[in-house]
Amino acid sequence: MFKSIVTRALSLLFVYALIVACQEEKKIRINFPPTDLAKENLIPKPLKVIPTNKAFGLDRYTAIYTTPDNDGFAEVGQILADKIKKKLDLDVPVNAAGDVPIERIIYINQSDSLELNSPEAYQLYISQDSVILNSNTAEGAFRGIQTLRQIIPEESNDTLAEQRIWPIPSGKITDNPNFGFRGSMLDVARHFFSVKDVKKYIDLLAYYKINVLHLHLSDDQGWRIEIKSWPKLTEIGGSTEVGGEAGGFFTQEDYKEIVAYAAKHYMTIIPEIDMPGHTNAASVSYPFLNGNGKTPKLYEGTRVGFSTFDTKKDTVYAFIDDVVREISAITPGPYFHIGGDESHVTKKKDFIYFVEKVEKIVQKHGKRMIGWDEIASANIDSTSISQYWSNGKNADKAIKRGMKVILSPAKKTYLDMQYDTLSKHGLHWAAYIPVDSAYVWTPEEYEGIPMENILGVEAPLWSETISNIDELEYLAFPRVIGYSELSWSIEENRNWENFKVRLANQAPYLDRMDVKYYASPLIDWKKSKYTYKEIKKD
Ligand code: TNX
Repeated sequence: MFKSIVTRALSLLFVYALIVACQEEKKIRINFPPTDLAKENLIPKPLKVIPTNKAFGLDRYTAIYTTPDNDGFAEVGQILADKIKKKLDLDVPVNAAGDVPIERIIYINQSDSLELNSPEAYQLYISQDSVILNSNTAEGAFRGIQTLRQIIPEESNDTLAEQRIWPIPSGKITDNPNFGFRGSMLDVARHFFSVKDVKKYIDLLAYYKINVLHLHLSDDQGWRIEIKSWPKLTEIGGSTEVGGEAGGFFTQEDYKEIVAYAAKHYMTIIPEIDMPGHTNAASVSYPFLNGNGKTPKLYEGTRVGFSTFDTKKDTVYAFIDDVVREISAITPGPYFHIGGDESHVTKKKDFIYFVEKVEKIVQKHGKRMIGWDEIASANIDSTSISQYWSNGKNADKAIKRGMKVILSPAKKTYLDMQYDTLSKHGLHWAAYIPVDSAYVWTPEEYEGIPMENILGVEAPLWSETISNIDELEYLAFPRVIGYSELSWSIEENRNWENFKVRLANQAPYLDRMDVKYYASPLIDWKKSKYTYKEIKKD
């Protein structure tokens, strides 16, 4: 304890000495044209921004230092350096010892200040000589560097000058999320998406401070995760997908790779095995599971609600125990999603019996159960979570049980809903969801669900109509960027007219990341120097 206080005091002293040295020598303190931090195109909008109208010059004499000996801070510093390198082709050293020429520093500091009252909270103090990022945890620091990434300009002061400097507007940002749970779901069951695709989605979501990725790992059309004790699930059940293509699945090693990648981005993976309905692929692999009385065959269509597990057999629960055990063992996050939606061919009483039994299995393996809103008709624990997608009555039942609710109303948050009648992909059974309609609603007051019951917001991307990453991006972007703001920023800070402008300015980033977003005509997209696809035919 004493040692760590001494180390911290020394490191702080070192940083202040550096700052003072920079100030005293007044090496290159360039007077940039006036800046306004409040006009930066930040998404999600931070809680508070106070501009001071000067600028920090990021250049090759800038260095990053972090609190030493604290879990994750140095790694966050390195991530920032890597991102700066990718964006500007500028090398910024991290915790460099010895004699490096430094004029300005970015210091990522662990702080116990009471103002930093949640793990994701952070403060950014940007002055001419230093950027100080304070946070209680490395997670907060990680959210903070996303803000910094967004305000580092793509262009330097003068691309021809020998010493290129990227001016960062000065001021103070205080930030903290409104909801601790900010998610998206990807359906890898209707169409399979590779580890590479999932990682790209994680990169993009993390930039907008989304911290949950829910993977829909099984459905009628495919089983997508290796279960070592039941190998036919993937051998047979993973062999196809909607439309009859080859399908695919994640080995447990693949899944672990995704989980580790998400963890590096301070993102929780929620695995979902949908049951007792949406289980045709499992029953084709192991017909004893089947409870609908028909001989199961591989299914490549898009109907829902025709399959069910046999809810009365002990062997079915032994199977589920194995599946939940194997997946839970490689899932560090606290949740296991059991699906539970649209079990149209399961008798109501059997459904209830099933959900109650499976809840116990999930708890036995150390996880908190999540299910689609239908699960609240069973007598389940207040610690289980209901994911609201369509039925207000089910939400009421969940609230009466004291459960938390994840808001995913189909007519507002379903990323697979078409933008309008001209959309190339997607469905429209719940609504057409143009970019403004996706953003203009109030999760804090949705259908009378009390704020204290709301865990957060999640935008699901079902994949009946999309089969590759370009199509995924077309439906997810730009709408998912709006959901990041709906779940991070408080209501007073949200405004469509203002968001629209900030969204338009995401084009250079999205283009640089080669995201095939839907260039909605509602947005006056900013042109960028990257391979901007001038004519987005959509
Ligand atoms: C409803 S939402 C479903 C999914 C479909 C989706 C298509 C929910 C819990 N179930 O099985 O993929 O609609 O929009």
